[in-house]
Amino acid sequence: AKEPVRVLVTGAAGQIGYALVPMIARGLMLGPDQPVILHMLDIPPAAEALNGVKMELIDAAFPLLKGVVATTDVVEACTGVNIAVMVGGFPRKEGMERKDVMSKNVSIYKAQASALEKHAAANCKVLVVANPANTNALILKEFAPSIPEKNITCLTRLDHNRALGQVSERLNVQVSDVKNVIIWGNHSSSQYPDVNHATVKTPSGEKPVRELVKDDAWLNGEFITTVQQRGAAIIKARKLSSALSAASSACDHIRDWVLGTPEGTWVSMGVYSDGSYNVPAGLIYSFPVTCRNGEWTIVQGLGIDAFSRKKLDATAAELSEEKALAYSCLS
Ligand code: NAX
Repeated sequence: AKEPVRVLVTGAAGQIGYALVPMIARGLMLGPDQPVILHMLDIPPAAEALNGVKMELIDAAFPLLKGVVATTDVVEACTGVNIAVMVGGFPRKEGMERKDVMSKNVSIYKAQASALEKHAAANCKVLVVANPANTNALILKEFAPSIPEKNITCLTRLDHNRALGQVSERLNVQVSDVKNVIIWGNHSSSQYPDVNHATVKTPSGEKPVRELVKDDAWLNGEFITTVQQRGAAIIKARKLSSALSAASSACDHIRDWVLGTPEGTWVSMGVYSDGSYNVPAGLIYSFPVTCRNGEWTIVQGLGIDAFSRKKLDATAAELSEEKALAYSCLS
């Protein structure tokens, strides 16, 4: 039998946490033969609710779940973890300045970076979900210098999956037959959902999405804004932000990272830029990646047309500005 893997979920008493922990305990993140021990962190005002989640995890009698740590102590939460999914953060409240929200999250991610660096297992893989996700991940990377930068990522898989979903709805094809969309840049409304290299599996082979949709105006317009604004549309409909889709996408992100992407398929991940596609190095930016042996690699050599170039640059500019704002909160 495999040794259990320890998975940290911060903000575990929140809405995404509530959807995510049962998925992990059912093997949707690490596979149906991989036992897990869940570490759940939240803050003292949520301690009682967190304990309620622990009670439900026990009550669900998940065969793969070998233990549950529910705590408000960041050191206890981080100790020995192999995977860290950072969902906890400070949300923007009505009337708050951007800088004030950034400042709260910078201090949270700075502190949690140090705890992970000191107490997590060697080679711990980190996924930041909490917004501003890319910049929180960057702060975490800066303050956990002994964790390899390749191990620190942020979630744009939800945006990627939303793009797959929109193409599948439009063409009335199975979502599992659509692949290789790309989310470039920030997990914000400046992100660029790109279908220029995406394909659909058809009875007569793989066909480019553009060729099948036959409507460039839609692909360059409404498709992009629908994906960019999908989070807001969910809030409007549900009066709550996306949770089940965010949790499911977080499982997809880690599963593909650890177990690998299928041959010929790439996914989108927010990773530390090495300057690929002339994106400034030193940002956490969403790229197309393939994964093998527990490591991601940015897909190289994809053509970028003038329309795409502008969009890649605009979302990079927003991330550079966020980075500057985050750094101004440190001093
Ligand atoms: P909730 O407010 O329901 O839950 C957040 C939880 O984090 C709360 O239980 C809170 O007590 C806890 N928390 C706050 N500070 C903490 C700290 N310092 N340490 C540990 N826990 C802490 O929000 P939820 O809807 O679950 O969303 C969580 C985060 O995900 C938000 O930042 C949200 O903006 C972000 N999202 C990111 C997405 C992505 O694709 N990257 C999509 C979904 C989501 O909007």
